[in-house]
Amino acid sequence: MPNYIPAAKPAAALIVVDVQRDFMTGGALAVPLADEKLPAPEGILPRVNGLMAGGGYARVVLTQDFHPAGHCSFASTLGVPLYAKGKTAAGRGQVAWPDHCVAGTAGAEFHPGLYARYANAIIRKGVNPAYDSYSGFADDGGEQTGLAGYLQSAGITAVDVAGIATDFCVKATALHAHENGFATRVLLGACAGVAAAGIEEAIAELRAAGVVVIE
Ligand code: VGL
Ligand code: ZN
Repeated sequence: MPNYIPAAKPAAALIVVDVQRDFMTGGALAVPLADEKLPAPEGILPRVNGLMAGGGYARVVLTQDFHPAGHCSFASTLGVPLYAKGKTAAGRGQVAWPDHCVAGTAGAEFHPGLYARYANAIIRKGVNPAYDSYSGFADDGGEQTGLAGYLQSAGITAVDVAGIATDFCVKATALHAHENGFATRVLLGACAGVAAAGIEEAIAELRAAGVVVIE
C-alpha cells in the first residue's frame, strides 16, 4: 500500500467510487488522469488497488454508476448540448452527459484492472431513469441506496472515499457520508476529477462541510 496515506482505523470502510470503463481512457465519459497510465507515471488504479487489498479496512464498498438507456442525465434524453445544463422531466437542473454506464454495456463494467475481488459490497446508483445520483448514498429524488444502513450494521464509524470523479461523484458521496454521521476523509491521491477548477471548488466545499481532505 502507498505510504503517503495514513492507516485506516479498525471501524473504517473504504468507498471506491465509479472505477468503471466509461470513466477511464477510451470510455464514453473518460475522466483525465483516471487511467492506470496517468498521471505520469501512474494513475489512480494502483493506489485504489493498494488501499482495497492492504488498507486495513473493515469493509470495502464499490459504487457503480448504472443507468438505464434513456436516463435523465444523458444529453440525448435532455435534448440539450453535451455538458450544458438541462432540466429533467422531474424539473431538476441536470448536467447533460454523454450516454455512459448504461446497464448491461461494457462501459458500465468495472475497469478490468480494479481489484474488485476485494470488495465486500457493490452499490449501484443512478438506476432510476428519472433521477441522477452522483452520491452512492441517495439519488436526487432522495431514495436511499442502502449504503448507510449497510455500513452502520457493520459497525462502521469512519469512511475513506476514493475514485472518480473528484468533482462529482466522489464529492457527493463524501458529503452524504459526512451527513450520515461517518467521520469522512477523501483520499485525493486515489481520486481523479473532470476539471481542475471543479476539483479545487470541490476540495473547498468538502472542507467547509467538515470532510477531511488528504492531499
Ligand atoms: C459521474 C457524471 C455522470 C461520476 C457519474 O462518477 O462522477 N459523473 N455520472
Ligand atoms: Zn452517471
